[in-house]
Amino acid sequence: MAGLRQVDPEVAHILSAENRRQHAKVRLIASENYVSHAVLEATASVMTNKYSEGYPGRRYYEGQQQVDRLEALCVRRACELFGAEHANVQPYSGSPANLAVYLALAKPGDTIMGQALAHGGHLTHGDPVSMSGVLYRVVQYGVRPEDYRLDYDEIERLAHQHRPRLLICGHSSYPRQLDFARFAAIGHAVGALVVADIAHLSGLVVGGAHPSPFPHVDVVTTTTHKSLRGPRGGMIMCRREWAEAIDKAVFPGLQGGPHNHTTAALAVALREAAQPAFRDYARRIVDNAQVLAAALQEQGFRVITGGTENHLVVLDATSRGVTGRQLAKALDAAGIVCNFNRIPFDPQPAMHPSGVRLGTPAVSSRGFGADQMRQIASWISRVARVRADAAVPLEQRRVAYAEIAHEVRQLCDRFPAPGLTYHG
Ligand code: DSN
Repeated sequence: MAGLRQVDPEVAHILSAENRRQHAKVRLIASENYVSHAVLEATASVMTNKYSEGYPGRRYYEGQQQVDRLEALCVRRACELFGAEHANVQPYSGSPANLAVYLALAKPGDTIMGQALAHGGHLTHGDPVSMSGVLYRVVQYGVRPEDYRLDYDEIERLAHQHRPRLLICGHSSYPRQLDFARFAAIGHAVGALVVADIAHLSGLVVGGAHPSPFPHVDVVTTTTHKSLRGPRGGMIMCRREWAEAIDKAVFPGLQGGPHNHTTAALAVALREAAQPAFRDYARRIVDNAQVLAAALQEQGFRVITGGTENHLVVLDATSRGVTGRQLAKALDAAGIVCNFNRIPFDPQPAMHPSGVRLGTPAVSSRGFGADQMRQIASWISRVARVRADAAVPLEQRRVAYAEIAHEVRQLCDRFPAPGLTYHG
């Protein structure tokens, strides 16, 4: 960053500090990762200088010789990797991708059906505070109170009762595999188009560690920066028959010019995800999450659904006498970064929920395995014990967290993370 340091030392300093933070902390935010140096290079490329509204061969600006090649290459790689007939790689992220699908395939006032945010779904699957909940008539499904798993019979009953135009499956916080074939059968039986939002799962899907939504569903959306380990962005993949409507909805329906530097980085990430090593990575993500869940259970935490089949572990922090927010903030002070999260049927509000959500894509990228997962569970338990004990004075708490942060740092120094320029 020699040039940046000279031009803008203030921003250079912030970026260096973030680089050190990403090195020195155990990052368990389920939607984050470490991209490769190659992906970072493409993100920081001259493609950021170019406008290219439209699609390859059909642009509203000249000078598209390289951009057209790049976008066509990225689309081809996406179709090959996911087994899709058509891909649109222009969405700025997952939320615009979902909104573009709704714009393409439903009219305002139509019924859409998705998993409730409070039960692990996503805002854009029809939550009242999202545009998806404002423009459409929404039916939400959730998990069963007895085991916190999706109840496909109930989803089927709701689909028959409400006959939605779109049935959306996918989640931000559900630690079990999705049965895409069952969702497709339910939706198609009532004339719905079935949309799978695999933002959290796309890396697992292409790595063979989670069943694929293809060929079952009609449309697939994903972000590109979670388990897929690409730049921040979004994609829509679909059957050929929906391609024109989807493309029109992305541009000109919802967006202007695509972010071509992101397209470049996504093309690189898709190539990386097609390598045999990515399958090992995807498997390790799930293995690590399962070891982490089991170890936390041994430490007395209630783990939602009793375990995991993907990259997510959802904990009820109140089972150890703290709220999710208290635990997440204490963990951050101890060098372990996650987010507080509502658990299904949570009596607490979203800003002070009962749970925390943990995920293993980032730690798996830096090569952590089972031993490190057990060590992390033990640190999380120590932090919860200190935070839950009202008799521990604030200063003593701070010292305990700092001690753990030091141990975390020593572990991180042994596992350089991809893409970072600082490794301790
Ligand atoms: N914010 C993302 C996540 O953390 O799951 C979803 O949009």
